[in-house]
Amino acid sequence: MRGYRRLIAGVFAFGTACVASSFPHTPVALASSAPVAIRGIIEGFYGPPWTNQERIGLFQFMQRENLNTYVYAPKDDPYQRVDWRAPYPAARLAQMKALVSAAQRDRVQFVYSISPGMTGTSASAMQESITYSSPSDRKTLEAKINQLRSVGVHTFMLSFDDIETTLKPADEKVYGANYAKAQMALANQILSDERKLDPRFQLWLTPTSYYGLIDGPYWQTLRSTLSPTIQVIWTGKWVLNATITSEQAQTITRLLGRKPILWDNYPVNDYTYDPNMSHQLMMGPLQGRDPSLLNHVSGYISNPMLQPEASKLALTTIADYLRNPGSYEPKEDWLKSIAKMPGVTNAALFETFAEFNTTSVLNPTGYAPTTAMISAFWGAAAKSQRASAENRLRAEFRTLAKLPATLPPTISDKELLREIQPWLTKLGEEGQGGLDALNVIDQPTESNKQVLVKQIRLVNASPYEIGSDIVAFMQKVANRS
Ligand code: 14T
Repeated sequence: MRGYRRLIAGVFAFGTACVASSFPHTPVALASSAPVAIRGIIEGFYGPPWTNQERIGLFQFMQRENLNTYVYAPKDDPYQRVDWRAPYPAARLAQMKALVSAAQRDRVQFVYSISPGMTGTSASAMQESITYSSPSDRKTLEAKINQLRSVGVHTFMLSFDDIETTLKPADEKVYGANYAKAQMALANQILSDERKLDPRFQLWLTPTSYYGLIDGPYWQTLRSTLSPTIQVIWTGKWVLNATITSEQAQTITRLLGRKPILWDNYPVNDYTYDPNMSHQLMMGPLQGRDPSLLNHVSGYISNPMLQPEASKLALTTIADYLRNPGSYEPKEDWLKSIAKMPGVTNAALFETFAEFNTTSVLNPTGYAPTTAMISAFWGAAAKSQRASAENRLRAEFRTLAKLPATLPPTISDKELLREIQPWLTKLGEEGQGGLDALNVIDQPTESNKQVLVKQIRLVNASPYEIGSDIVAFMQKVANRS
């Protein structure tokens, strides 16, 4: 787990309540009538942070979708993690102010996350990392908080996820090996200091143990010492979850001594940028979350993809689930969400692309239609059956081969187009490769085989994950002939 996390960090560093409305699809006007008070997005992934322009676009989308909370927690913004001690220089502070104001304009609560604990035991990581018991480090942290308050932030999140758990000698003297105690004492002190300066001050905490359901010393310390007014994050039984149940939420409520804010790691795709994986878009609907789950959490925040515009499809389904979990149907909602997708003018064509990007922990098989078509083709016994299965497959491959030309003119959001381009290009190449494979089946000439082998090499050179069943089909045909 730890090694994997470092890999991700390394790659990026290198490269760069309950009242269900009876009209399910009418936006709920009053926040108080939504099933859960805190609903939103956490920019909490590893990798290139979004730009302010992208964030501001998201705020407008959020207002339309009745999402009311944005958490600023990009792992690779130095000011919120590695250089947490450094105050924002004037120009950057002005940018933060513009961002916070934009959120306020769209009625989105802006939460600022700060991560004063460091990963790694190198001398520099140790240096950067907070000494929990040091009053001067605490004051440095409070100075940063105060600076952000000066631009309008009142809710802060102390993030202790993915950090080193060995304490520095100075902390060991005070807390022994109990890093939970060190973190909770710091959080409580900050709460009481900041409340004196700002009666609106709110504190959230991402614990080092942020997933799971089995009690341990960390959560024992948390629930017995952390002020009950501090909200605590939990991601589910695991970091990524196919399902999250009400029962699990009730269990964690006991262990944390309060209802958690659920940080749902969907549609986040940062881990697919691990060097051992191919990059993936997560465009399927939210699924596998109990209809009554929201009764047992104090908030729901989604961690999105590195691609903000492409994230809007899954986020729309999430917003619909948050409006009305009882009547939420993933597939049906997904189709409606495509029709609403900002910047998409041809829903059917966009669906053709999006269905190839629906495989995830939530839905391991995805919606791609070629899987069934390919098995129908191989399974066809009679000649006539085989011919019609082949025709269907050929028609589908043709559509895909042309998609890189037909889809772009129907997308008015050019940022969205830029984000999806590598996957669109690869899908087009696969469509062509599928046609090449059918040609080999019909006419197994040397030159047809060479064309297919060349196309297989082309698609395999791409680090993007899409249409792997088509690639498998191409390979199978090449191996047989
Ligand atoms: F704090 C959390 F709630 C959390 O989920 N932290 C990170 C998050 O920033 C990241 O975007 C997410 C998805 O990759 O998972 C957490 O980071 C991990 C966790 C792992 F177990 C990264 C790699 C892991 F192996």
